Amino acid sequence: MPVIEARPSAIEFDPGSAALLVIDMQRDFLEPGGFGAALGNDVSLLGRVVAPCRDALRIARAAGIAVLHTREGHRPDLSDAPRAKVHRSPPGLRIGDPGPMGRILIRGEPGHEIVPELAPEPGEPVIDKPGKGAFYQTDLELMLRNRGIETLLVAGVTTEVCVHTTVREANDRGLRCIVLADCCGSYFPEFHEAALAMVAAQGGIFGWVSDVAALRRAMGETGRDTA
Ligand code: C5J
Repeated sequence: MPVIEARPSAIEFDPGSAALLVIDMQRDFLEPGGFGAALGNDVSLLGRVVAPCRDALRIARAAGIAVLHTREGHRPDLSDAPRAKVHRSPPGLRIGDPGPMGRILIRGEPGHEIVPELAPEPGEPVIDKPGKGAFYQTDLELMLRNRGIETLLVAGVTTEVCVHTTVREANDRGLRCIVLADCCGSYFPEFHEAALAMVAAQGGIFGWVSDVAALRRAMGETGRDTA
């Protein structure tokens, strides 16, 4: 079985019961004019995550590791959007308001789409979630149980919000989470580092922290990625 180098310790995992979960790599978070920008963030900070994520996707697909994607967003009528969440941004920049990529954080709009470089392949489930955690009000847990998934390789944005919430939820459901550090990003680099440190602290209280190069080595690949 492959062993991946990680913090706080290397970990063995079975690719047949592992899944790569790519969280919220949407235009709304990565491009100007979307939800991330509406909250006052510098979205250019997330762009560096795309290439490592593409590499992780390529490795997982080649190794037969299941791949799942999530998207954060809401129904066009906002019936699943808590008022407290909608009202957190100023009028004109709220969830549902029109923007350069369509209505902000609304399913079906261009901004809600996953960035083209990381587009899901046919057969890869895309889980639409109304909250930060990927297990909240979704059928993700059922899908993972039905596929016999025990280990999650976790990538996406943002590290301390949707990635962290999801890792905490997964940990409580008995899943082993290996967070791929360079495949995760934040508008706040110091939060990214702190969030990863929290995962691996106390002997790995929520999981393990690794990176895409270690995944590549674990799967027996040598040399640099060409993606
Ligand atoms: C945020 C996310 N940061 N996907 N969402 O609002 O992390």
